[in-house]
Amino acid sequence: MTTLDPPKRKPGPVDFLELDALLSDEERLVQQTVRGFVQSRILPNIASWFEEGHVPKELGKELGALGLLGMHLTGYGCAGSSAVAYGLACLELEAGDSGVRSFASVQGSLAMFALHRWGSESQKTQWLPRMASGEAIGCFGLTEADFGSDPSGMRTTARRDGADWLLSGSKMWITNGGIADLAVVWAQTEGGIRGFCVPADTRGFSANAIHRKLSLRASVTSELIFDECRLPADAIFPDVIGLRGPLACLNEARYGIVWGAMGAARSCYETALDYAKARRQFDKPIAAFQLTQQKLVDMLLELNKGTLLALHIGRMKDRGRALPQHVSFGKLNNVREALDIARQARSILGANGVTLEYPVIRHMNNLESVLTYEGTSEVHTLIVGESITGSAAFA
Ligand code: TGC
Ligand code: FAD
Repeated sequence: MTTLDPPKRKPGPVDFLELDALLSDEERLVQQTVRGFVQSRILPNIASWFEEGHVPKELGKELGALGLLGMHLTGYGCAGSSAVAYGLACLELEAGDSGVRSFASVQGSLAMFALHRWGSESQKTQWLPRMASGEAIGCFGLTEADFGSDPSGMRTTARRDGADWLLSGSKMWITNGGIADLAVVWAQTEGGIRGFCVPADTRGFSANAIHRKLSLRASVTSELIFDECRLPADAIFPDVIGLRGPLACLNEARYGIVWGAMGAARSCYETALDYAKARRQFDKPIAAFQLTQQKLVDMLLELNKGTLLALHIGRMKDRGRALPQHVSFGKLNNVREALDIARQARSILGANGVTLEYPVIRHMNNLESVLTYEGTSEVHTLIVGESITGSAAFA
């Protein structure tokens, strides 16, 4: 049976493999809704937000009104979407800006997921509905200045004082830290690493903005300080001890990045393709030069392969089959390829590629953070390496 009718049908220049046809109507609706929001609310403002190093806090309520905060969680005001629908939302948000996707990831996949997975019933009812609506903002404190890839050595401690806990130490590089109403904080206790709910109005808690970032500028990044913060006995997550507590949350956020990176990549590719067709040198559109076509085709290949990979891992996740190692495979591949696409796009734009008039250098700089956070490329390489060889090479 023949499957092709070349004269009548041509592949689309972006969704070349017709991956859209693999989505359900509901998934497509989520994608279109988020894309519309990004076009009307994010794209007209993002270059200025990036330049000013600012993101409006009200964005939380707007994302909440769309049901995008904790959208893959069930109950407590959360939308209960599929993993694929959640992934598509991440892709569209990151096509706007990685900082906007990060806002939703940290809120939904780190802070809310931690409460949903590990919190007590009263912690969930107190926080999750307000976080789903964006009325309350959460952050997730795992990394410390001296413990990034290896959080097991963290120095923040929580010790008993009567029935209470006293939390001391600091966390570094914490997204949304300075605008958070609640910090989910991981700390050493006598019994191992435990998670705590720390309301931002707790005495002794403070957040300092990290300035002079040249990446993820439309995202708040903070240092958190805990100066003998007194927390009630029920501030602790009751049942989880050890690093598996925070690492289980990272799986969720890393999964969102598998998709999100392809959103940033798509934006760069589309920009480069349009530019190459319009820009003329040597009396021709630069898209007509073989070397430009090679760049565009390489970008297209990785964009379509990466999106297909995200969809495959998403379908596995919806069937309960996605393992952390699959998510590492996706994060490693898709962020690396997205960064390469961004760099190729930047070169196609020539001098225009270095300004905020086009989204490309903003995505490129953002992706440098995405490559590092949620586990660096090296960490994900070693996770996959351990999986295939049976030998852990972290230390
Ligand atoms: P290891 O001995 O392998 O494991 C300790 C315990 O954790 C369990 N575990 C996991 N559980 C769930 N999901 C996973 N992915 C897990 N990986 C390991 C493991 O079974 C064990 O459990 P148990 O019950 O036996 O104790 O741990 P290790 O110390 O050797 O570390 C392994 C390593 C290096 C992979 C891990 O430390 C790691 O992933 N490091 C990277 C740190 C990282 O990704 N930090 C991200 C911070 S949050 C952030 O960046 C937010 S950015 C903003 C945004 O998302 O937009
Ligand atoms: P290091 O761990 O010091 O690594 C430096 C280099 O050494 C990397 O290339 C790394 O891959 C390599 N390396 C380390 N160990 C090994 C090894 N065993 N083998 C080979 N190479 C190795 N953290 C949070 O907890 N919450 C947040 O909300 C959050 N938001 C962030 C937002 C931004 C913008 C950024 C940039 C970071 C954020 N982080 C957050 C922190 C992030 O997770 C860490 O930066 C990341 O885990 C890496 O840690 P590090 O920066 O200390 O690098």
